[in-house]
Amino acid sequence: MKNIFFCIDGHTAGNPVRLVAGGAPLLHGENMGERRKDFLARFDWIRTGLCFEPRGHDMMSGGFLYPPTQADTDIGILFMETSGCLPMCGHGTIGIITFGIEHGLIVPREPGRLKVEVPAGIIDIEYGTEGKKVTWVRIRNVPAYVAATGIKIDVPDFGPLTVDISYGGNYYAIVEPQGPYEGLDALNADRIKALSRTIRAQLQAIIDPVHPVDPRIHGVSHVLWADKPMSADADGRNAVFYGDNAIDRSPCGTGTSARLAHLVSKGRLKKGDRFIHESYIGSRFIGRVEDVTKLGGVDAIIPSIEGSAIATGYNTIWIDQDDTFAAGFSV
Ligand code: PYC
Repeated sequence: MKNIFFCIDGHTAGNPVRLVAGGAPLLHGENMGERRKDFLARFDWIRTGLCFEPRGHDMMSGGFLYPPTQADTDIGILFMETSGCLPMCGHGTIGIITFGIEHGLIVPREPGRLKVEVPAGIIDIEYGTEGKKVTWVRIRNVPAYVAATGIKIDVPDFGPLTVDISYGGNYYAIVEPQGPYEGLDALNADRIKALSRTIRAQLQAIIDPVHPVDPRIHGVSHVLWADKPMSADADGRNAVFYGDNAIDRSPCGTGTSARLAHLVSKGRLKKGDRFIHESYIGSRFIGRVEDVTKLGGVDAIIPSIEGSAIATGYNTIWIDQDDTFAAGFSV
């Protein structure tokens, strides 16, 4: 038997986005968080089949559109990537909204604005168009906050590091230049991935940060290596590690949100400030500290992230259940 998925493929700031526009399964659940659980329990083979080799690769990510469950929202998004179904994904949202609007799959109630339900909560979107093309998307994200600071670890074959943990839709271990980490130019991609795997495992053995109002969201999943910018008109650069083998080609929307909360907590940014964030490959998002707030009694910020995406083609993919690699593989 073949399961057929019609996909719009593209990228946001270089990182892949695969919007599954046909073939998404019907899900149970009263909100996108519950539907995410249902998808993971019953349909995870679709994610692994579409994201891992031989139909995808280590960086593959994307998602599905669903009717929203909450009043006053336009659309629901379920994200998928090699590491699972993230509560929130910034580059994925920018791509999915862009391709969804351009293909008439999302029809906003108010042109240029959307309220979108994601597993992590409700996000506000503004976007601009030129003709039929969406030229930019700005996400007013879920609240971001710093969950822990000053965690000391000793990384074998590298050295001692002090890391902070910050939430921006997913939990990030933030590593700033210090001691053995002299900046991104001193590490190659394989080294960043190997060190990140070790750092994440060490942190997971020490701490399990839990979202202050949604305990379904917990655990450090990503490592953000912070650095100075490459260009004079940017404010910072990062390499974000996710899954088992991926460095985000975009500046990472939830990572940028987590970094903004981190910088605010350190007094290096304040409400209203803008932060141009470069990715590992030099692509950009514009981050902004939109507001300060509380999240379950904890100091938090409302970050926004702005970027753009471009579709690269249509991809009708089937998963043949007779295929040895129906559920995908990774090496
Ligand atoms: O943009 O939020 C993001 C993201 C998460 C993982 C990869 N990209």
